[in-house]
Amino acid sequence: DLSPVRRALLSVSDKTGLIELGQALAARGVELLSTGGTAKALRDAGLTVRDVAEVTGFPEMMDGRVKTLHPMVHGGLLALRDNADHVAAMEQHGIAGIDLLVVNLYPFEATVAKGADYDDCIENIDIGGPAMIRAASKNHAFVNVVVDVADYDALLAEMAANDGQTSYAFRQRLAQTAYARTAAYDAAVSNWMADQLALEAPRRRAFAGELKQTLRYGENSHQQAAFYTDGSNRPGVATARQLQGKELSYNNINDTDAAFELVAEFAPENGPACAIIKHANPCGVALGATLSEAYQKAFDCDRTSAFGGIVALNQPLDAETAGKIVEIFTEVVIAPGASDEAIAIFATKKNLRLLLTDGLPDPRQPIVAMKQVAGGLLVQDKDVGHVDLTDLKVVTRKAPTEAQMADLLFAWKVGKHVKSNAIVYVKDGATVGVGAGQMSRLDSANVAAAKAQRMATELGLPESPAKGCAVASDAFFPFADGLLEAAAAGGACVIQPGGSMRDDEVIKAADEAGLAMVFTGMRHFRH
Ligand code: 93A
Repeated sequence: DLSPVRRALLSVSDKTGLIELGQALAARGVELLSTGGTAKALRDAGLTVRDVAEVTGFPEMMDGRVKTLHPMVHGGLLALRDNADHVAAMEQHGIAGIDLLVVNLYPFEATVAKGADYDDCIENIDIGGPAMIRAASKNHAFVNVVVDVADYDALLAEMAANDGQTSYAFRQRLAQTAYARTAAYDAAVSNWMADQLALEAPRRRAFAGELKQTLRYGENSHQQAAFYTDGSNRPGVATARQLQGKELSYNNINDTDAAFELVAEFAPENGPACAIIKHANPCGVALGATLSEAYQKAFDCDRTSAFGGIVALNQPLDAETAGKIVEIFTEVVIAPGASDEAIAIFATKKNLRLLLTDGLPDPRQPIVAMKQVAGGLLVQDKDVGHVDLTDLKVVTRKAPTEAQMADLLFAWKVGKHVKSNAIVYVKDGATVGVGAGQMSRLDSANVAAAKAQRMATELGLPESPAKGCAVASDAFFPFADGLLEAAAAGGACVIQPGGSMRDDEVIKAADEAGLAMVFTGMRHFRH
């Protein structure tokens, strides 16, 4: 799959590293073609260059708007070298193959950034460059395309390692980088035009997705919002069918997603699970022998908060569960299907939205997660991390019982979906206290304890349901205080990442309090 580099077209606005690249290519006997300014720079350095104008038979014209847009160039970039028809066309029209394209585009983004006027920005929209980049990228079976000065060295190293040739895998990588560049370039142009037209941000189409729906408003009524699908067609809130109820709001969609992604952590073959979400945090999550039991246990954790909540199920909605859900006001229910009876029960509650999917979101699906910050974008892998029994390390004298281990792992999975700092109390496969989003871990432990206390009151229990519970902490306890707070609330065993400077102190405190504690070695911050 090695392919030779015999002829290169260089057309760059940013001339950094150009001369060195030109010299290295010339030293390998590569013929150089170039556009006006680039050709001049290379010639000034003593290199032999052919002008693209000579190849096309047309002068660069219209202020350079038309210089490389010609079949002599695009034929040379696009021709399949192993296709008889293509080769015949090249011969007939005197088109020579171009094996390497080095382009960096008119500095549109920099022109906008320096506050240039409208016409200047328009003139800095590169047309010929992206056209060549896309052509060369498509033909990566034979053609190398370099769009970034930082890749000049990699190109030369690849050629040096392969006697002047490049590998298919290398050209593939270059092509992927190149398409990312043209996509980002067009997005920059589109967003700039949206600014010029004073369009609301969410209605701009420069997203790598399809507009599904413009929303009435965003998180608040003064915010514009829209909902895009990503084209993957994966099961989830974006592809769910809504059977009834009014249009989903921005917050409904956000919360429904949080609920469904949480409940999807529990594989349906391991039994029914239910999650109830308010403000993107779970106010109750439970497993059950039946789906209705799972719902009831999730609901019982925090009945006050569950009012107006979002319910997600890991199994098709059945009539018994539907009957229970309609007893209180619920905003949205999402499930991988529903029985006809269940649908009929919901039909009596016109405002209740029912969303059905063909499956659960895959909690292991690698997805790029993005967060906007002032002047930039933070990008990371979605948190698909998970632990199972074999990953856990018992660090205390006391080891958890089998039943405690099950509750610990359950609490850990729930904690992954709670905003940090997260402390989760679990008893018999159900949350009994969730402490979310506090700035101190101690406060989160307190919130979880207070919730457990209120659960006792709401259900008329003789004691706190947190008595003897399993405790999960999404990150390590930096001090023993948070751990001791959880123990005071009734915690009997603890799951946490470990890794604090004061682990010894925390383990000692756990031993003294008679706790069993396991370390996961993995953290689940969620902000
Ligand atoms: O105005 S263009 O869109 N029309 C073209 O045909 C064309 N071909 C290359 N801009 C075009 N280019 C761009 O010119 C390249 O992408 C590169 O940024 C620049 C290099 O011009 P010069 O070699 O004259 O400095």
